[in-house]
Amino acid sequence: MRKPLIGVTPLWDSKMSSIWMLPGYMDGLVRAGALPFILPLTKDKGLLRQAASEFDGLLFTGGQDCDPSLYGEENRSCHEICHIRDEMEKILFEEALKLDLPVFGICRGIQLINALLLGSLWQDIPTECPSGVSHSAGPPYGQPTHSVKLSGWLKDLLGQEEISVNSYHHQGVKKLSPKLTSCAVSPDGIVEAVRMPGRRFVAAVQWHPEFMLEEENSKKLFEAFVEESMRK
Ligand SMILES: [Mn+2]
Repeated sequence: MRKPLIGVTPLWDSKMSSIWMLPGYMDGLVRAGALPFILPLTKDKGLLRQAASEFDGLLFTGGQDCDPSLYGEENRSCHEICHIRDEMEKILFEEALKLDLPVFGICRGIQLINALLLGSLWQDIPTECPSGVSHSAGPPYGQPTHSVKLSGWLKDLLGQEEISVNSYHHQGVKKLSPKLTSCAVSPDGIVEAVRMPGRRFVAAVQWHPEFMLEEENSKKLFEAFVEESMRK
């Protein structure tokens, strides 16, 4: 059977001036039955338009902070920003919406999607929204660090009210986009998973299933995305 082709947005290493990839993103997709490809880092509209039409789904990976200009704010406390990725992923996401292409976002992915759909972000959770919840745990990254309460689509998919997730992020959803529905909330009230109603599959999580591929919940997330990408 033909495997769905998934375009994966590249990670950027500014010290090495190089794109790179964590194997977990690719392996998670392969295990779920997809054939993933790393996209070039580019803001060439024609190229990205064609990519959106050739691929069966797009994975928006983790990475640098989103430029706050995406949600109309000044930079107060962001870490490194990768402007090319911001521009590239804005074009890709808009194309994906036009084509109703399945999109799955992880970490930066949920932040980017929320920002592009007129939500806003905490620029630095430890200083702007402090709590006892550890959102930026260090390695090993596959370890669960906090719980999330599930609702809607994700509660149905995973069949649980609450799950433990790993957490490796210093930004997060502040104002939820009016176009997104929350599917998971951390104990300090941060939205950690979203779904866009009325679309085949536009969903994103704040945690990192790519570091927990042996875990049933991570498998189900990749599988739900890949299964939807199989249906043309
Ligand atoms: Mn978290």
